[in-house]
Amino acid sequence: ANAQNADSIRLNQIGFYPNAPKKAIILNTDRGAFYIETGAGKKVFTGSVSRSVSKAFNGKYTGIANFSALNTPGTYKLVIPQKVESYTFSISNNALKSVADGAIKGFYYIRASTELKEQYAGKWYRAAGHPDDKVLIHSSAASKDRKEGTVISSPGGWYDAGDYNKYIVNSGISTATLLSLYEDFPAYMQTVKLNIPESNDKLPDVLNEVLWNLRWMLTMQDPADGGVYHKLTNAAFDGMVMPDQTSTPRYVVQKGTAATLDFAAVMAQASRIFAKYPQQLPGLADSCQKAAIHAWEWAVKNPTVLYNQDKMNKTKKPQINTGAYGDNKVDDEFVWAACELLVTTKNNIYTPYIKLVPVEAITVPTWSDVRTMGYYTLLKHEDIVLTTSFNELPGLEIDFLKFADNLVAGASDDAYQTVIDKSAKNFGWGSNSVAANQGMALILAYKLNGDQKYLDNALANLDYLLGRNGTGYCYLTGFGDKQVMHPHHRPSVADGIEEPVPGLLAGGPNPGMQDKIPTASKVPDEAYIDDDRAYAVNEIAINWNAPFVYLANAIQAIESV
Ligand code: 9MR
Repeated sequence: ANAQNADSIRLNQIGFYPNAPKKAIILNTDRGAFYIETGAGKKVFTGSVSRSVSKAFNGKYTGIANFSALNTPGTYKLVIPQKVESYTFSISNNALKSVADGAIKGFYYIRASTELKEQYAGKWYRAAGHPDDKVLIHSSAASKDRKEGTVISSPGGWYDAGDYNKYIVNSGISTATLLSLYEDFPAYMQTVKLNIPESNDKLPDVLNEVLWNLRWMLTMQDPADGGVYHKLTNAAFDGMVMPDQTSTPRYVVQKGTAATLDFAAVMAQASRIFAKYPQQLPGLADSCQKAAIHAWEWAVKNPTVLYNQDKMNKTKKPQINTGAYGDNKVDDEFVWAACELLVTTKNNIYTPYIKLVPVEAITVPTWSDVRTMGYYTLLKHEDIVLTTSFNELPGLEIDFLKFADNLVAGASDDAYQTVIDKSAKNFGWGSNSVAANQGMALILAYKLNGDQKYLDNALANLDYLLGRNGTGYCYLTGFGDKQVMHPHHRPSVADGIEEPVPGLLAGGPNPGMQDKIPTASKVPDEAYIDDDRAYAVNEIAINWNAPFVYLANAIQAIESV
């Protein structure tokens, strides 16, 4: 079969777990037999293609090939007689282990302020850039020793995305998501080794990776008053060059309520997790808790300091024209921070800030909408929450499960059999993170009551990201048969190496065309192009990688046993 043919069978291009659902979506055929064959051409399974109940966004029905009943480990392809053969895939207990590990390792590759040694980075080794040890305070309410123009040191952290800046709001949800992965699957995550510089210490590698960013985040707090700067950035985006080729001044910009509350939430969560490692990390848990409380106190005193870049640029020099991450609603950040602080400190002063919303207002988290992150934490620390003054846990659990039911309702009618493909509204900037975050919400629902439909739909969204989708791309760089080769990611563009830096999730289909680069199609789930100029569909970002990491590792932890 040629590649074009194989592209008409849309399936997870990596692999399937023996006892989990296995589906492929067939374009151009919705009836007739299909076979699963070994590499040697031996038929091991026969099934029949059935037509999807609903049409895809492109107006066509699809064919569904369900081979869930095949559970013998091996390497196979799917064959439609006389027509087409799929890419090769595996059935194995470790089906997605490489993807799960690789996506965490992606964070290592985007570390700021450090060289990447060949020993860890392979052919993507590179020199250090952006030391960030002399950063200017650009603009902010001054505290006693922090006037504008003061120089501070704020090294480390991950680059946010294809650009080289570091933004607290987006670091917040990303770091918390990785911390949650450890918190929710500690036994499995202790086994995950990533060949990073810290791999020989006694901490799980996912926490080693988190620490690279957490230590940077700590430097973004004004020690005098507890407020946290919104971002650390150049005035304008760097060119498409390697990190060590940049030299423009770096600034920390404006303490703000959203950044300060996101910081408080992450530090509170980090505190209870790192408290389990007093030998390896003496004092860290205490420092994180103090930082969280100090930040919270600043936010309570400054509840409406919103980041408005356009307004700031009217009075402050230099103008700052990098990512804004402006969020004009911070009620959700208050809920999230209060939930984390309540669970970590058990101090009831936070309870009044924990507001519940009707089921229809519960949302899948994004960088600007983090209320549900707080709910996750309450729901998984029932034992602690029951000892506090927060007494609405039973109602929250019922509502959260209804929200999860609404997410999965109708997914099996859908042309791609996934939650993400149910609604065109899911296809905005960073749509792949919507798929991943939906998956994360469903994993938590599954952990709450064990209902298989949540787990199966979480896995289906992961299948989506790995190829069972409207474009046929496997969206994690370095993996799959139809690979993303040209992400909007400066090192991947500038390093002279053909293959992009691996383990990074492309933003995904988005018909918005904010970058003015025409996508291959305008259909919601097909509006994508593998072009490094197309930052609205093909950038990479920490808040997209993090839920992918969560979902892939959670699935590997659950399905491999
Ligand atoms: O992910 C962000 C998306 O939700 C916004 O619509 C978009 C425009 O404001 O910005 C995205 O975030 C970008 C950030 O501003 C700068 N670094 C790259 C991020 C991903 O494109």
